[in-house]
Amino acid sequence: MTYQTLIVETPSEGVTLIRLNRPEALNALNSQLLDELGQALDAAALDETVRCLVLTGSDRAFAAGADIKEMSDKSYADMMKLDFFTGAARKLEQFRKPVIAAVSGYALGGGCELAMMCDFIIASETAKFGQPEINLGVSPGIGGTQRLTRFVGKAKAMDMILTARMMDAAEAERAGLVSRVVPVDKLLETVLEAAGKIAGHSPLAVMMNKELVEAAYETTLTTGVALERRLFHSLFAFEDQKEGMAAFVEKRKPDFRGR
Ligand code: DAK
Repeated sequence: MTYQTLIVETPSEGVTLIRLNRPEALNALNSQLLDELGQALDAAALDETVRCLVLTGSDRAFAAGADIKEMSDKSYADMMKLDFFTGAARKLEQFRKPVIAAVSGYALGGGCELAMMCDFIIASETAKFGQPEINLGVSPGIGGTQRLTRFVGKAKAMDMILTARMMDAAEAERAGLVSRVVPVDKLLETVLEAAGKIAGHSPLAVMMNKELVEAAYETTLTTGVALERRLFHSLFAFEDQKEGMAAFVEKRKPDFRGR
């Protein structure tokens, strides 16, 4: 499949790299890009050989938000009918395989929200995160007020959303928004190495681990721990558990088949 606003590659076995590619607009998310992103996510979901996704932009911008030029003249009714962000966002939120965001440069507005919908963010030293929608007379619209607050806490979320200030990579790491910060020329290498490790694990165990960490945001501690115990037990139904443990005992590399 070829896309106009994305570059989709397979840099290594099991890893799909989706690069947002509207450099002239700092990867602003317009309806075409979001439509194509939805199609790329559908294709990756159906393809059993894909075990981990990486979502990235350019060195200058992961994405500078939704396309303001496309949105500016829309009415309430237009926005309701078009609802142009929701389809791709739902697909990303419900994507069952792991997705890593590799963020360099600007991740603003919908760009920051898109990065936060991924399972974790690895950032370059030049990354800048922000929810500057207040400057445009609007609010974040695709989870920014909710996810940013859960990830960095109320004080920083209020500060960023109400003043529109950006958070640099070092602050984002201190605040827990990103898992690691690396030099810009090492970003892709680092992220692809992490994605390669994930792709080498049992895809069933990966899916369950992802589901369990996500549950921590949706349930009480008691319910989450009970769910973890039940899913842990259920992993013993898979061949991959036998293979993983046998490989450890036999001092060899496991060969996970996803069964
Ligand atoms: N939209 C459209 N074009 C953009 C853009 C954007 N968000 N951001 C940058 N560009 C374009 C610029 O207009 C410029 O184009 P030309 O003028 O060359 O044609 C080009 O990219 C380069 O940008 P600059 O010349 O401004 O570059 P600078 O280095 O000077 O500044 C900047 C970089 C990132 C600080 C600046 O471009 C900037 O402030 N950009 C806007 C950031 C922003 O406000 N982002 C939030 C957008 S609102 C929805 C849910 C959610 C949303 C929408 C709908 N629904 C549920 C339906 C989300 C809304 C948002 O994200």
